[in-house]
Amino acid sequence: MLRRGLTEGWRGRKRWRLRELVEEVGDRLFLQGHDEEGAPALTTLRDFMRESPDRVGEAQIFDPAFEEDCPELLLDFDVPPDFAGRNDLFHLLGPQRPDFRWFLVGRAGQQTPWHVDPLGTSAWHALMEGEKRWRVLEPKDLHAWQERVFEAKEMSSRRLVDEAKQQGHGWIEILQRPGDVVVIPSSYPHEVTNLQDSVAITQNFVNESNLVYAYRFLKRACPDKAARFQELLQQHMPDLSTLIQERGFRDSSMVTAGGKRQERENSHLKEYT
Ligand SMILES: O=C(O)CCC(=O)C(=O)O
Ligand SMILES: [Fe+2]
Repeated sequence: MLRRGLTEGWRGRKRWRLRELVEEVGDRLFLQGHDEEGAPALTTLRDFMRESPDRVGEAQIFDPAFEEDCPELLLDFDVPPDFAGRNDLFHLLGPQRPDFRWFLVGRAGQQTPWHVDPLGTSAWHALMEGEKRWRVLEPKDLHAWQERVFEAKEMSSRRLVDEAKQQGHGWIEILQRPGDVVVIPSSYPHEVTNLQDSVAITQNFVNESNLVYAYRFLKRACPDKAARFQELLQQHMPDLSTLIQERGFRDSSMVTAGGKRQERENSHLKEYT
């Protein structure tokens, strides 16, 4: 789950030093969670970094649309080949693709609650500066656990961990340093602590191994997108489209609360719109 060497040569390895980023893009706006009414809360990077870490609140900068204000940041990283093309199937959706990449800045001590990433996606996460401690639960019976996550819809962090512990899942700890990429497989519960102020880029993906699972989530959360995705898969990768046709249609009656509501409890984490 920890990969080294994938970020060598990225421009961001040099440019994404917080001090320099504040000089360059400190006055641009970034998403920092939501306010009490659920509306997006925006901050400048300069303001976010100016507060002392213990006063900045719970929410990190966690921005799925950073390229609107900061298109130049897109030049600073490359999607590692292991997570591109056939290993990033939602790219077929083009502009209709649910949110999939986030620019993150966290202050020392900020922490995510335990959570599972949305829509059955997996994630890669590249740290550019700082240090993070990851805790990752390893489901004992992955299939049963995935069904549980799918059915739960609203699963509080506490329940998530309690349940997993009761089932005897173990967890591992990963210390992530600059340049390291952490990969979290679909449905694995995890929590992350910033041991230092840190800056990172993360992207969520669907490949052959979580295709059926993610498709079921997409079908429940955004049936139109799921139908379009299936069409596109049929056109471009018919072999994979067969997988969905054979196994992805169960639970079609469960088209209810969308991903957004499902994630509300952890509204400073990843959400799909
Ligand atoms: O690094 C973080 O604070 C959160 C990482 C994570 O779990 C996520 O992006 O979903
Ligand atoms: Fe996550």
